Amino acid sequence: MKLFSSVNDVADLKSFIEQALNLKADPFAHQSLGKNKTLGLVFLNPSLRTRLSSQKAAMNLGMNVMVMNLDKEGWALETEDGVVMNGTSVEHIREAAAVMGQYCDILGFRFFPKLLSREEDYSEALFNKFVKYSGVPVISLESATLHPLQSFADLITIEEYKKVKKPKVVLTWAPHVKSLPQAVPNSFSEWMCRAQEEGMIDFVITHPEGLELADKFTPGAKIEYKQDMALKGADFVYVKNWSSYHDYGKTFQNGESWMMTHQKLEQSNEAKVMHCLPVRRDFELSAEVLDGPHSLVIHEAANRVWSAQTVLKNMLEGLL
Ligand code: SN0
Repeated sequence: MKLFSSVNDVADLKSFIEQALNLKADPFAHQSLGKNKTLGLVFLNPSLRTRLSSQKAAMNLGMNVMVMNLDKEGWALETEDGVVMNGTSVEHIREAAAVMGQYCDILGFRFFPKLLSREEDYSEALFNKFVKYSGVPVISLESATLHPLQSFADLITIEEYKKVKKPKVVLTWAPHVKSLPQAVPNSFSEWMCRAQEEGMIDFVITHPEGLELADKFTPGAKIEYKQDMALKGADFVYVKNWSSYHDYGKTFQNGESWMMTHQKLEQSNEAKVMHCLPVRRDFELSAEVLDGPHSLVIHEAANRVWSAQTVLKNMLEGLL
């Protein structure tokens, strides 16, 4: 494996989940695989889970890890091609990525979308430049449009906690105070659509009209605009805010009634509740649900280690 940026980089989904569960059962089984290999984690945005779980996954495999908060600690970065650099930017992504590729065997890169131009964000231009100029295998730590390490951890969590053979998984939009990327819901949908294709789950997305995600990430998903209808019989409810894809980057107004509560979940099949975190308590999800027995949010975060470790293991095997 040379690139992990989407579910499409995974050839065999079921084997990938099995590998993750094996690593969870025996975290240090491959400790010599990463000996004398270096992982570099490069962030242009904040992180808690991605940074620590990737670091821990690498350590479990015997790797060395370097972390760079490039936005705060690096030189002001130029990302556009063909500009005369006589202004405030100091170093071009071409050299920055190439140099980091000299120091690291595998790199991870996080860059959130600016939410100003849909064309620019959905081209994944910056992530693709980083992959091209670094010259080493690259893991997405959340790009402009996708967050595959999170979605893989979510799928592992669903596999672990399902009580029926083919659970009903519902992605529901939630209110928020600001415009958030579509990366987490795009990615969750992409992974769930693949799992649905492989007969593992049934997948429904519910959101206010106008908040449809890009078609390319929702093939086969059932869209239900009425949240209460969608929640009927749900086994897993995945709560997430996103800004508009169609009216690009705009926040949805007056969506407060979409907050997930204990009462709404009464229509479900005692659904387990998921969220990628960080979560705004009593705004996206009620504190009662978050602190209650149906919440899986901490289990999901814990599974980020096995998600990252599976990807790193496959990349390290490719370096042998
Ligand atoms: C990010 C997002 O893509 O939604 C990262 C999630 C893993 N979330 C935020 O930026 C939350 C910011 C906030 O103010 O709540």
